[in-house]
Amino acid sequence: MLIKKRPSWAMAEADATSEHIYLNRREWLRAAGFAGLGLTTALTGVGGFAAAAVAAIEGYPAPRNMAYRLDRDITPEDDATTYTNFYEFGSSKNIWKRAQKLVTDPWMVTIDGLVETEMQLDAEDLIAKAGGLEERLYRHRCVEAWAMAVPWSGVPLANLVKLAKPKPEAKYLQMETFLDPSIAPGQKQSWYPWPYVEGLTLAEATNELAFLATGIYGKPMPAQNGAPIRLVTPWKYGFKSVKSITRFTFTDKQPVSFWEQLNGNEYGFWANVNPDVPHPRWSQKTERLLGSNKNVRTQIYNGYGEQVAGLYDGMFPNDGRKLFH
Ligand SMILES: Nc1nc2c(c(=O)[nH]1)N[C@H]1C(S)=C(S)[C@@H](COP(=O)(O)O)O[C@H]1N2
Ligand SMILES: [Mo]
Repeated sequence: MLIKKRPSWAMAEADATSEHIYLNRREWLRAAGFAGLGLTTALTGVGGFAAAAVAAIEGYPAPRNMAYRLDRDITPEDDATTYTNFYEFGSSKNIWKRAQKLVTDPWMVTIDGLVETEMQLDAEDLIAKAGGLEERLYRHRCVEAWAMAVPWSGVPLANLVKLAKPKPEAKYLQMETFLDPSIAPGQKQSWYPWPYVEGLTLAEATNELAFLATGIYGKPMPAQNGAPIRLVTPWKYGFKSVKSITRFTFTDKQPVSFWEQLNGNEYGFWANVNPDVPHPRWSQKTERLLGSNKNVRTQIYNGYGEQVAGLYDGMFPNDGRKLFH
């Protein structure tokens, strides 16, 4: 299901009324090829496999930072780790097995552009230099109107920015995913502008919420969730949270992100969550929670206005909607 060729600009399940909305989680898994008892066995395999692949980053389980609380239940782990968006491995949500081809240790990361000294280092060293791991509970809101709430382990992105020592001219941080069509079949689809790229202003990147995650549910990150390091920006639509990062580039030019290149009218640079600004093809008023399939109201900045609204004061006084596409 859902694995078919798409027009270049479409997210596979961008139509919020599409099939999976109407299937509950178990039904969806069954339709996707899991069945009954087999499910449990298959899912147990996920954590084990991924743990072996990224064992090099230490510190699990990380102590929870109690400053970040949830207003809803944590999403069951098997939902968050088997229903994933990772277009490098295909445009369906059911790519978690395929993603196990990703070798995440060793994992070289480049920090370059407008910095005092460019660096190349292994993800393990980067995380060690960026401070110890902590755990945070964050909500996550996909632009396609599904949502989850999960415990991430990682370090504040601000720590990486400090480590990188950006020059005064640097205004943005661009982040790039690996490029290897030999393991990621989605990258053979030439109508996509690989590699996946995302970007933040430096003010956003150093906001306390911006997080570089290396794990989930108290364990190293499974490949399908973006091992060994991925961004998490919980006040923005999920596509900002770029997975499996290999390059951090400091620049004075606003990055053009992957989805923006494909269709800038639907997926802009800012991508802040706002229930009152509909996507051109569907409403953003509510979101479907993975696991329970309950629909709940979406909140401005995904409920994180207190921490981030000030970042955008006075921007686009004549067209505030620009901040929310
Ligand atoms: N490299 C890369 N990063 C990505 C994506 C992707 O396809 N490739 N999908 C994005 C989207 S649309 C979402 S909603 C989140 C999903 O994260 P999860 O699968 O861990 O829930 O990852 C984001 N990061
Ligand atoms: Mo998404």
